[in-house]
Amino acid sequence: MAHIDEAALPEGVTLGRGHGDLPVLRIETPAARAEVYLLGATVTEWTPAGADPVIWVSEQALFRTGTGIRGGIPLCAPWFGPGLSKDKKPTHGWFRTAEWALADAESGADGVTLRFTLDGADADVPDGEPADIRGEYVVTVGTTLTTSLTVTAGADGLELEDAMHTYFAVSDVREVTVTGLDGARYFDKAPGGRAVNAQSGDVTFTRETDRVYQSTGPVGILDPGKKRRITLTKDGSASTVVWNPWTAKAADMADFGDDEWPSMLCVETANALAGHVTLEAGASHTTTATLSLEAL
Ligand code: TA6
Repeated sequence: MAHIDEAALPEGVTLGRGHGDLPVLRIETPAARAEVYLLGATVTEWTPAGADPVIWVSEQALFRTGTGIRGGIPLCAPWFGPGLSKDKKPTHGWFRTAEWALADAESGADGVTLRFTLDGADADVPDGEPADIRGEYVVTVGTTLTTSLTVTAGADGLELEDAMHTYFAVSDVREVTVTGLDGARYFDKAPGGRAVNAQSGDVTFTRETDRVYQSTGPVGILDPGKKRRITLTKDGSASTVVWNPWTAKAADMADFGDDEWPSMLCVETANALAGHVTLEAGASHTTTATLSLEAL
């Protein structure tokens, strides 16, 4: 683990050991509570003051070096899923399984801002993949949560796919509605799904749902059980991914409890499939998401 000068951390920020004895930054301020593991720079908690936790993590999540955390906000890059070539490993890229370094931390008007960096030269990059790709990830924790992922291509340029693969805590996904995607085209990845579809009205959930929407706009997650709307606004993101595994896929995942699927919903800020980004050598792309809450 890169050295972190704990004395330089702002008030309300501490470095400790979390699940699996992994290094974790804990933020506790009047505005909110949060946790970020250095493994994948994975935000595993964001709880605004007075609210229920917004981010979901499986009870079965593995907190193990080199393994993605089942929940939180995993960072998918330099590819999404199996990648555009459909044969990439690990699934969703090596950003989420790498240990990131905390570059700096500060307090400001919007809250506590943490900046993480990742250099491919220091990561376990699969053979044959360029190791000169770099990442920077800025997390601002306050009454809103802003996450901003910048990927910089190496000498060969990059066909970038990325995602902030956010797992939201919901009361019961069968009662949840996602607004803001009406009319958007989407690729349906669920079994039997078609490649080209258009969303009609709000998104509701009655079965396994795994869709990559071509959409740049904000979405709302309406949760009557928790009497709240989570609003996701984004920048630099051409794709919005919506995923709930439902019963069969939940049962197939060892790090996901069979009965956990009603309590979570992924709405991901991405650039995937047709929404991927072409970067020339040395060029960068930044994807930003901001989460806010309001009572229903
Ligand atoms: O974002 C949705 C998705 O691509 C689903 O297809 C499902 O595989 C999910 O990601 C989780 O992927 P993981 O590699 O974390 O098991």
